[in-house]
Amino acid sequence: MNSQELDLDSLNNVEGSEFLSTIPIAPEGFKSGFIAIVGRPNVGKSTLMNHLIGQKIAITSPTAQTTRNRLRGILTTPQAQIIFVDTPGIHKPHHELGKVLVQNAKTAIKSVDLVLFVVDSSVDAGTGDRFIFDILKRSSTPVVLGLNKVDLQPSNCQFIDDSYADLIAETNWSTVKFSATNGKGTKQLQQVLIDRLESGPYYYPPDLVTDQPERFIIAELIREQILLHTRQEIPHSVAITIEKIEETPKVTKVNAAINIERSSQKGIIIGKKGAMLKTIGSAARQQIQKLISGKVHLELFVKVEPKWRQSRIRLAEFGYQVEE
Ligand SMILES: Nc1nc2c(ncn2[C@@H]2O[C@H](COP(=O)(O)OP(=O)(O)OP(=O)(O)O)[C@@H](O)[C@H]2O)c(=O)[nH]1
Ligand SMILES: [Mg+2]
Repeated sequence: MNSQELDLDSLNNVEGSEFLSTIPIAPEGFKSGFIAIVGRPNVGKSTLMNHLIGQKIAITSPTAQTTRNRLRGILTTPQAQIIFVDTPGIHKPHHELGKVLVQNAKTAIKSVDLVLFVVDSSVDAGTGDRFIFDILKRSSTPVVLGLNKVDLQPSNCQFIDDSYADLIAETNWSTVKFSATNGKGTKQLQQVLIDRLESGPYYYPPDLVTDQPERFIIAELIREQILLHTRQEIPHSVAITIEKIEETPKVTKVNAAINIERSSQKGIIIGKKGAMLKTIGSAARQQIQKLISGKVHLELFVKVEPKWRQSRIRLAEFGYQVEE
């Protein structure tokens, strides 16, 4: 849609469109579009999105399958506005939550203007990358291949680059190498992505970095600390629900439940004399304070929700986008 055609008055009546009046008219030649970031778990998709938009909105961790929901991160430059869609790592699903995650990634691929296929260039292309390549090849959405983690490439890495070149040999996809952690090559990546977009309007106000409510990011920041502190012990059986947020002039009070599947996991989360819960709470509080730029009082409690990952109803209640 051309930005000149936007009827702001009528759109302002639409529920949830309170931002529209602050959306500027795009100048001639301005580019915009939606780019899905897809790839195997743990290749650095969320780290890359945070780096490109310049703010931490997506949680990251060394544990695979950190991201659960599609999450939009918005990058606005004088030339363009890119809406990145960070997706859960694509892998062979083992339970209902896994299936929902893979289905959501496929939906994201179909509904964007461009796909950034991120791989880990410290290792050569494997079956997991091939699985995703096959999905992407079958879709009509254009693709850019991103070789991330170049800082971890061994000195003799030609065979790695060749394995990815072989993988996409029959396509016309371009390839960009970069590191999402030290930023090397990410400016070039940004330019390649902008070059691939078509002219378009601002979809969001230039200063907005995500369309997700603060409540969602707060829950994610708590989940991130659980992943970072408990690692393999509490694999992925945790979901956070924000029970209450109360803002007072001096402090924001957050009350959140940590939902786990088995009562045996309760002890791990709580720890000896509550030490683990305290560590998680204090680290999460610091992250939330950064997000909202203010003092936070965080209260956490643990709830047992048997088999929540197997239940589509519970998944929806916990805020997952459940798509058929
Ligand atoms: N050395 C190095 N580490 C990186 C780079 N990019 C990401 N990482 C690390 O790789 C791990 C996984 O990063 P994430 O951003 O959570 O990966 P992801 O692809 O979003 O993972 P899922 O959400 O599980 O699919 C984290 O420990 C990151 O710090 C990079 O360029 N170099
Ligand atoms: Mg992620």
